[in-house]
Amino acid sequence: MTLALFAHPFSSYCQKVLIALRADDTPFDYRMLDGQHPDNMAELRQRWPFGKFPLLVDDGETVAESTPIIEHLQARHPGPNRWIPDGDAGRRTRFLDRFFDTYVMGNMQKAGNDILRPADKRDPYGAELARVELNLAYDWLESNLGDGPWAIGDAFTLADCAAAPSLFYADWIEEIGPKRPRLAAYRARLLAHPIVSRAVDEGRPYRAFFPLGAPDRD
Ligand SMILES: N[C@@H](CCC(=O)N[C@@H](CS)C(=O)NCC(=O)O)C(=O)O
Repeated sequence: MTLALFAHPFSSYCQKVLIALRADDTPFDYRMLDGQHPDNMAELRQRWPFGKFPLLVDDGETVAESTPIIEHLQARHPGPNRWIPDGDAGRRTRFLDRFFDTYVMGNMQKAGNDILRPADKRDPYGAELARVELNLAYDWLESNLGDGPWAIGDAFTLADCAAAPSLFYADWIEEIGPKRPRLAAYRARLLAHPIVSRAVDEGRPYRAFFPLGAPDRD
């Protein structure tokens, strides 16, 4: 086995990479990051001092950050999916990947994780701004997403890998709601995708850890 992924099933960025690995049927060794596998956490920190996951190790080479991990998979272990197409479609894919990571996932984490800080280190103003920006992101997507089925059209790409977990969890923080039918339908299509649904199911036992409580909206 040359590929190992250090990951936890409830982590949104890990789900993003797991979706790509499994959609391509790429074999890998799942290095679970939990209390029962302290050696995995120790190796993660030794390879990547930030301790952030997912982390891919390919034949000894460490690859950090979900987007470069998927780019690495496409370059070194290509499967049936082309995660970043050529030309304009590829530029749109990269842009939407950034959009979902920054404006959806980033604001979802900012708004949700504030509660995990010690009481005297919280930033309610920052958390509120994150909620405002999350709603702006929803509105932008509602106006700018195409008719699908996927983010850039018919092909399932890197942008959808980023969109699936970010929209799944963000809706728990700020509901997308009936005012955004196009975005809500896209989230529902993503969640109905068997590979996405597997990732969501694997995270299900950990829902109690969701900082503001998990409303079970899937
Ligand atoms: N920008 C990174 C973010 C990775 C990230 O923030 N992962 C979270 C889990 S979803 C994490 O490592 N949290 C633990 C920590 O920050 O210590 C990526 O795209 O992979």
